[in-house]
Amino acid sequence: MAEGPARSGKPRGNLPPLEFYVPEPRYRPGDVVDYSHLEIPEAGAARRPDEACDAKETWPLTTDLIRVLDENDQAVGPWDPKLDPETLRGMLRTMALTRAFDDRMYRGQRQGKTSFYMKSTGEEAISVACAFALADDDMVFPSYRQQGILISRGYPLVEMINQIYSNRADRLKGRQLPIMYSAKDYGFFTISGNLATQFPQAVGWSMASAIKGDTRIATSFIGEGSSAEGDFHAAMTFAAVYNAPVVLNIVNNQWAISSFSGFAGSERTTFAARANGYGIAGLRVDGNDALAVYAAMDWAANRARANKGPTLIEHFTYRAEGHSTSDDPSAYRSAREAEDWPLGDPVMRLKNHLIALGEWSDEQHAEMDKALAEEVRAATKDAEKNGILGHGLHHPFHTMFEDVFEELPWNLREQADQAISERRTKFPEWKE
Ligand SMILES: Cc1ncc(C[n+]2csc(CCOP(=O)(O)OP(=O)(O)O)c2C)c(N)n1
Ligand SMILES: [Mg+2]
Repeated sequence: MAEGPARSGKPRGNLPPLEFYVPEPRYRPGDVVDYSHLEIPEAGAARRPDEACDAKETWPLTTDLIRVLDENDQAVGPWDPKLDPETLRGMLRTMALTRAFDDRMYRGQRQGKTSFYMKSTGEEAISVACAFALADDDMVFPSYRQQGILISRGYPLVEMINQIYSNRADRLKGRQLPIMYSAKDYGFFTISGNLATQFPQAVGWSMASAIKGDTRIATSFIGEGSSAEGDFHAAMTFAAVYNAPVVLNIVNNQWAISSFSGFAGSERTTFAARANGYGIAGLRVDGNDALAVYAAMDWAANRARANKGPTLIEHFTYRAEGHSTSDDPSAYRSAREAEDWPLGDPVMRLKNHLIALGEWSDEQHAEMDKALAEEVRAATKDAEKNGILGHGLHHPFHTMFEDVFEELPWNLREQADQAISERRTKFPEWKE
């Protein structure tokens, strides 16, 4: 007998069959929702370690939940960023503008003005409060649900709409999916449909910033579903190894299209707890509490600026509406989930806080909402002058072949000629 590998000789015995486990969400359409399993600590209860602390001092916070706004709409505890009323009103206004913009663009898609849109309803505190906590020239590597950052930085709404309509004024010449903005002059990196790619890019950018001795830091946002991608872990390794000046955010809105967070590992531990395994700082925050989000980003940004290293922040929130205009969440989740979400609505919570401070009123809020709707309407009308989907007012067809090579190679020139002539035959009424 030929000599084989050593055999353990361990008896197989009378073992039970192995069972394959597949996570299942708690509620399906029509189910009554019970959130009593969620641990929601009191506002103000979480400790706030020094920004320069050893990473492990933050680890208890990765399974906790930093909350500032309490049930009486007061800001409490060591994480209260103590913002002045003017700044609070600015944040409220920007969050409400983001919501008004989303609502109008959603309707625009239903009216056929664009092929696609994605709202960030219920998640406005995360993008807006983070933008307020950062410097305007810190570099953001967003996912597709941080339009609130562009809006916070004053990017013109009309430019956003031109891109959404893929019209002739679209700065991206119709080459990106609607909502996948790119705004270098606003420190807003090109949004990619290839999930999670922005995470290693942000870490790399921040490493370069450190190599150059610059003072700007980078931040990136990823959905909890996307955090299951390998890119997430590559980014975490590089960030830890090179002590990169970066703030890495996981927006845990419970859903990745129709897959619940369990498929990205939420049944085992929190997303913030991934920081522990890499030895970096981690925070877990009530993502519907604008003050808590601000405080966490401020803490992590200061830490990165002081060369104390990267931070992973989990923003615990809920995707209140569909994934995109192509989605119908009533097919896979209970409608009660959004209604009963125990952390409330971020816009309402900040509004109620300002009212409790005596710095705002229901009347002022209603007036502001009216003005914001009008601002969005006016921007929409302006953008429509440059064209909407399917009305021919897009970039000239041949531009599709440009901007890759300095000089168009012969094979692409041939393809362009063929495409354009076929198009003329098919659509003789179209000029270009
Ligand atoms: C690499 C890759 N895989 C899959 C998809 C398809 N896809 C687009 S969005 C999405 C869900 C992402 O969910 P999550 O990361 O939780 O972000 P959210 O939409 O909740 O903000 C999926 C699977 C993709 N665009 N890229
Ligand atoms: Mg998600």
